[in-house]
Amino acid sequence: MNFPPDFVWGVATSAYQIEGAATEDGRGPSIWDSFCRVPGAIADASDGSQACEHYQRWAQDLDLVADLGVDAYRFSVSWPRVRPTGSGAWNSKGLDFYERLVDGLLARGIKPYLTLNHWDLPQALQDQGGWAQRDTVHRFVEYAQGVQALLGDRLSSITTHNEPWVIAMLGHDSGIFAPGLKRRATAMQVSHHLLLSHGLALQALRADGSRCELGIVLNLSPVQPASASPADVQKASLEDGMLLRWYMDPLFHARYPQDVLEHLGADAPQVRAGDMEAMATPMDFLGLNYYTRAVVSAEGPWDVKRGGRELTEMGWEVYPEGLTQLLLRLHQDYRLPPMYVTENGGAFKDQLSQGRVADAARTRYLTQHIAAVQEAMRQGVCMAGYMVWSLLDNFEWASGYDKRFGIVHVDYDTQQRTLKDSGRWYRDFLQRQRAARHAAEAALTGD
Ligand code: GBH
Repeated sequence: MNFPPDFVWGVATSAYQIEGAATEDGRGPSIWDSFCRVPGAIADASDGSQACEHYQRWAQDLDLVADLGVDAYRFSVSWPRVRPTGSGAWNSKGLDFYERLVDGLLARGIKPYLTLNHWDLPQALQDQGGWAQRDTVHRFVEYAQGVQALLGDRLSSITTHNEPWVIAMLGHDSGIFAPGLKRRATAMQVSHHLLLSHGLALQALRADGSRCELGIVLNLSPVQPASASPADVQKASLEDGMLLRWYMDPLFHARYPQDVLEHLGADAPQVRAGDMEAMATPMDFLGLNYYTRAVVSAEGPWDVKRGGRELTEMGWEVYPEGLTQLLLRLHQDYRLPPMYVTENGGAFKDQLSQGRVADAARTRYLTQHIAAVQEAMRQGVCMAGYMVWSLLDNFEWASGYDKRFGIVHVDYDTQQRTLKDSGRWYRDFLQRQRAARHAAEAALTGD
C-alpha cells in the first residue's frame, strides 16, 4: 500500500478512558464519574477512577507511542481537570499535566492532536443544565480559548467535539451514556448547542491567532435498509438524516435537513438568528470515527445483519467496504476540507499468554480498513490521515473493561502494558511506509 508522504498515521485515546486519577491534583467531577455510580449503567459496575493510570504512567505510555513509529497521537483533555467546575477558577496542576504530555510528545517527535470534548463535561455544568443549557456553549468557548492559550503554540490540531451524535442521542435520548437522560427534544437541543459551540469556538480560536488545524470529529456510518421494502428504505433515509445529515448539513451548508426537521416536529431545537451561520464556520479538517455500517428496518431499532459476517466483541459487523462507501458519499455530497479517520479499530477476544497477544482478527480488521481508505483515495477523496482506536485497552464506557480495543494490552491488576501482535503489525507497517517515503524522496532528489 502506498500513501502520500505527508499522510499522518496515528493512535488515539481519550482522557476519561485512560487517565484515572479522578480526584488527584484538584480535578473536578465529570458527568461520567456520576453516571458510573448509577446502578446498572456500566456492564461490569466499573468506572474510570483508575483506568490505565495514564495520569501517572504517561511518560511510559508516550514511549510506547514513540516505539510504534506513528506521526501523531490523538488524546483528549479532561475539562474538569483543567477547570474543575467548568466556569470560574482554572486548575494549574491539571494544566501542568497536559503541558508535560504535549512537551513529552514533541520531545519524542510526535505531533499532538488534541480533542477538547470527549464527553467528560464538568458535573457542575450538568447541575446547571449541561449541554441542554445555552450558557454551556459560552463556557466551552472559554475552555477552548484557555487550552489554546496554554498549548496552542505546540499543538498540530484541535478538535472541538468527539461524536456529537453520541453525546446528544446516547446521552440524552436513549440514556445509555452520561448524563443518562431520555428525552428527544433535549437531545436535539443538545446537538444544536454542540454544533453552535463548535462554530463559536473556531471563531474565537482564530481571533486569538490560532496556528492549529481546527475541526470536529463525527461518528458516521453508511445507513442501509434491511430490505427493499418502502418502509425500510424510508426508515434508513431518516436514520441517515439523524446520524449524518443532521451534522454534515449545518457544518457545510448552514442548514438542518428539512426531512428530519419535519420528522422531529416539536422536538426540533430552538435556533436563534445567526446560529446556523456560526455552525458553518469553515474548518481545516473533518475527522471521522468509523467502526461499522448501520442496517435498519422499519420495525426495530438499529440492527446489524448477522448473515455470516464476522462480528466484533461489541456485536458490530466487520464491514470495511462501508468506510469506502462513506468517504465517497461525503466527497460527492459536500465540499470538504481534508478528512482524517480519527478512530478505527475493534474489540476482539484477546488472550495474554506468555507475554504475547495473538490478535490476528484485529490485524485483519485494521489492514482491511486501511485498504478501504486507500481505495477511497484512489477514487479521488482527499484524506489527511488515519488513527487506530486505541493505543491501550481502556474503560469502554457502558461496557466497562471487558471490551478491549487496544493494540497494547493492559493488565488491570499490575498495569503492565504488552504490545499485541496487532501493535507489532502496525509498527512494521509504519516502518514500511517510511521506507517507501524515503525511497520516493531519494528518487526525486536523484540520489
Ligand atoms: C467511539 O464511539 C468513541 O469515540 C470511543 O471513545 C470509544 O471507545 C470507541 O468508539 C469504541 O466504542 O451502538 O447500536 O448505536 C463509537 C460510538 C459506535 C456509536 C457504533 C454508534 C453504532 C451502533 N459508536 N455505534 S449502536
